[in-house]
Amino acid sequence: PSATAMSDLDSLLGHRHHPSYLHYGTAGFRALANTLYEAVLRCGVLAACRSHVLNGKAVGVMVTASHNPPDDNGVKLVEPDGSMLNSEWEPLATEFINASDRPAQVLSKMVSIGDVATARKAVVVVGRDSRSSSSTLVDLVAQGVEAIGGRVVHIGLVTTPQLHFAVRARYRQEPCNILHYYEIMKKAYHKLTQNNRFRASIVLDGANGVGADAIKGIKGLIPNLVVVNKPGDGPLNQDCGADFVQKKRCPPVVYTSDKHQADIWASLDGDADRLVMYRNNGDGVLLADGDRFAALVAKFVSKHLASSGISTLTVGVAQTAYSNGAATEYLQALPGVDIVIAKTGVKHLEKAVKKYDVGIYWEPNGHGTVLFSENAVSELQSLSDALSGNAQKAAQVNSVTTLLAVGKLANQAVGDGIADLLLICGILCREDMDFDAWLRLYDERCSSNMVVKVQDKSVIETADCDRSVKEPIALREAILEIASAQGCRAFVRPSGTEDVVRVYAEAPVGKDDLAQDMALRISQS
Ligand code: 16G
Ligand code: ZN
Repeated sequence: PSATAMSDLDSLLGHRHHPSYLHYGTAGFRALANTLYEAVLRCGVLAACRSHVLNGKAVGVMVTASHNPPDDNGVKLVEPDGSMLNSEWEPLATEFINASDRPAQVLSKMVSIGDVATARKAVVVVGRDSRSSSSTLVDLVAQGVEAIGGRVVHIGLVTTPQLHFAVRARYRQEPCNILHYYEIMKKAYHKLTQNNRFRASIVLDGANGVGADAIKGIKGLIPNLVVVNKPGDGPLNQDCGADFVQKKRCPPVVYTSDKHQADIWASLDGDADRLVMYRNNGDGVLLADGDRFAALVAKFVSKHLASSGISTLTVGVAQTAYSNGAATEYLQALPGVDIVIAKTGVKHLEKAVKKYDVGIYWEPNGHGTVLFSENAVSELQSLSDALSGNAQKAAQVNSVTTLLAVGKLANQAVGDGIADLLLICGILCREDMDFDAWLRLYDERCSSNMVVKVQDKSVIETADCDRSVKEPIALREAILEIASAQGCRAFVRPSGTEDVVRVYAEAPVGKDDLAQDMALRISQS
């Protein structure tokens, strides 16, 4: 690198150092917004470098802290194909963001800053959520990109999945404007539902965030949809949204005074990459979490693959340690469906299903999607072309068209709360199922989640995708002993996003007290 470029960069960086060591974690950097200025500026530099080494393919940066409190914020990098940042760059990101002395030099391991500045080919697409701090952080990202000669493409206020969509579409040289995002979904939804109306009424809780605005783009597709908790109605994610409903198992606060009733409720999180659906009983909820989404989608896909007559396409469903045992059993019984367990965090699930032609993954927290490989799309498309107009094969044509619609509707980069809402409604509509029939697919086992604050969560080492503890041995043995009863299991893992340890315990159907008792005893050990 040229000496000037390096020293210029060193003088740009490093003035406003953040107070604590930041890790590029499961979902990028996250912290209180006003401690992140330096980190996001450097993320701009980093993103431009990443784009440069990928020969100027556009990299994405999303400014959001998802379901976290309004005063937090965060920043996450997206690869040109719409997937999460390459894992080799994660430790580099951590090192670069935290380097107090000569940060520019850290980057020279991967790329020469001088080359980036001279080549001027880096492109970075930047989006943000609705937090009040997000605009300032976007400006800093842009400053970082431009400092080394990169170009910024601002896409403004978007959901996280929309940012992923825009980056991926650009890479594939497809129309990448957000209007196309809606157009593609609308078309696919009509194909999936065969123009039938979804009859049930839905109240959608937007977590007071960007999802409540974004849903306007699909207005009318679900005729009886009312949106509550829009930006400005109340604090972002506070006592509402997907994370709150799924963790607390209670209905969201609705910040406007009108009373709402509906057959089905749904909650997005603050950046709309998660969705859960539920029946709202006033004080409690009957929850359809990510496990239920995966079960319904896998059943539907497996049925249509069988009737499409294609036997060469593989189907895999990825679950995590948190997936309910009853969901796992249900999926195991589906013909032609493989189950794989992955560590918690979207990037692990995504990786686990990539080797399948149709990869289905959902975390119980409501983040998930269905990925169709290039091979799957081309096989389905050629069959569709070959059968076109063949009235004798109407059922087969119908299944092929349906599968293609699922692949278009589901976000092909990440979990997408809005796309998932349409996908589930579309499938329920096609299967002529109501919400209760969906819940009857299996009886969920009882489970309990607890959080324990510890001094150093890193003393816990897990194995088997977090399903068992390796170290400390005393804890490992305590868990085995506590969860030894028939049909029980439990595990403990250090959180990847907070300074806590999470405890999970599962007991057979109807044994709520047992699950809670196990979790409590493990928390105390
Ligand atoms: C992040 C992950 C989410 C995971 C959660 C676990 C992404 C985009 N998000 O929010 O998938 O479930 O972390 O949090 O990967 P924890 O490690 O604190 O339990
Ligand atoms: Zn989110």
